[in-house]
Amino acid sequence: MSLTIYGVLRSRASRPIWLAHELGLDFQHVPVIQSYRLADAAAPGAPLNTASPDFLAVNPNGLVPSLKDGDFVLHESLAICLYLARKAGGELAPRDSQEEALMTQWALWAATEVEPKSLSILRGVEVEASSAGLRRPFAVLEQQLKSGGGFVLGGRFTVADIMVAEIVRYAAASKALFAEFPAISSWLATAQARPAHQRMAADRAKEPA
Ligand SMILES: N[C@@H](CCC(=O)N[C@@H](CS)C(=O)NCC(=O)O)C(=O)O
Repeated sequence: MSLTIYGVLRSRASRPIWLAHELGLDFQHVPVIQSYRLADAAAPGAPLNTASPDFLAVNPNGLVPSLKDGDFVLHESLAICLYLARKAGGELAPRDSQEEALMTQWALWAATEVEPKSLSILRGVEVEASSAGLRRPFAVLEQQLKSGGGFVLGGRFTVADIMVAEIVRYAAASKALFAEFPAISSWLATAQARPAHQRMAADRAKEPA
């Protein structure tokens, strides 16, 4: 089956694309850009964007990333990551239904308990309050990493590390917050040093800011 991932790397498409590199998947990358980043997303000759009819036919939410696996279409970056990991199998995937449940738990935890505040920090909005609000969830992750051999679960690097790292990283500008959590800081640096992440990040750096 042919795999296609839609979304520029300067978007949450970085998550499934980092994972796809980890898994050695062959895929087509369609760099759909966010419409709000264009002066006129509807202008003739505008690049394929989240408001383009051709992309809305793939994802009527008008959001990236999306995945096509043959005729199967999937939205939501974390659902796509979980799907790709399960489909590929191996060390990054859940070994049993309990690991699968824990991966779902950590994905939902990151999206609901961390992402709204980490994104605020990334955007420079309410940085103090958002950093303060992240102390409790970060303390939970810190403890988990310390007791789990430096990984989110399973004593090994899995898709859960990618999903959580990609959401925690948005808060990186809050240096004082990270200074309080050395296990998170070193886990994030180690995850981002992996060749698959480096490859994604190098390609992302080539995209227009
Ligand atoms: N919960 C969604 C969020 C998707 C999302 O908000 N994507 C942004 C880019 S990171 C987007 O496509 N924005 C386009 C727009 O708002 O027009 C996911 O994780 O995939």
